[in-house]
Amino acid sequence: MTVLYDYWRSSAAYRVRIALNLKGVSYEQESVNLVSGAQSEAGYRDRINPQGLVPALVIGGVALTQSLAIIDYLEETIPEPPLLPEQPAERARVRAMAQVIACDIHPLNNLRVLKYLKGPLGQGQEAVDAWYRHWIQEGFTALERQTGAGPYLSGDRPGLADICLVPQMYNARRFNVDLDPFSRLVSIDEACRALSAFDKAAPENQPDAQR
Ligand SMILES: N[C@@H](CCC(=O)N[C@@H](CS)C(=O)NCC(=O)O)C(=O)O
Repeated sequence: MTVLYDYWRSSAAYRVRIALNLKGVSYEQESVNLVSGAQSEAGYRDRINPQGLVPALVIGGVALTQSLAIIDYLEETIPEPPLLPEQPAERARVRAMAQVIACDIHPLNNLRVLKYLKGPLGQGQEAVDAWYRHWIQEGFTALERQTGAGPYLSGDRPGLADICLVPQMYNARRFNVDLDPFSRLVSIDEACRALSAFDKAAPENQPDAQR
């Protein structure tokens, strides 16, 4: 049995949901309520993810963590359809775009970072929202310039970079980031969300939505 430890609004979990759907893997979902702090409970940390974060994927009896590592595992064990292009330089380009999001935007805007800004560092909601928008705008400005001619960030078919883009666009909208300067990203996001693998993974379509 494959179980995804998930939360509807987690963008890292959203990436894994898309990848599982693209690869045609059926899975059960175990909701970890990030608002009530279930990710920090000892049972979850001991059994599933010592980092106290989602996602985690239990597959083949092993608990895997870190969304990009989980997606690499899926790519290695289920090669079709590929999430990376064939040519090494193209693969590096797609990985780089995915990492702009997963390594350089998302970690700065994670819940625990926002809580630290508000709590120990004493910042108000306005400052925290400005911080959140700033790092998206900075990353998206670079990413907009890195897009190629294809309908997807990853080229002719959706892949790793698109899997990272769509959840980050969801976050950007949620925090009212002005997307007008990012017209290529907007159209790529739209093309992806029209596909059922992406639609099924959307936060509003999850069983724990609104919790
Ligand atoms: N680099 C990790 C990031 C995981 C992560 O930050 N997950 C967030 C939700 S998107 C989380 O669980 N946050 C809980 C918290 O900050 O307490 C990955 O890609 O899996």
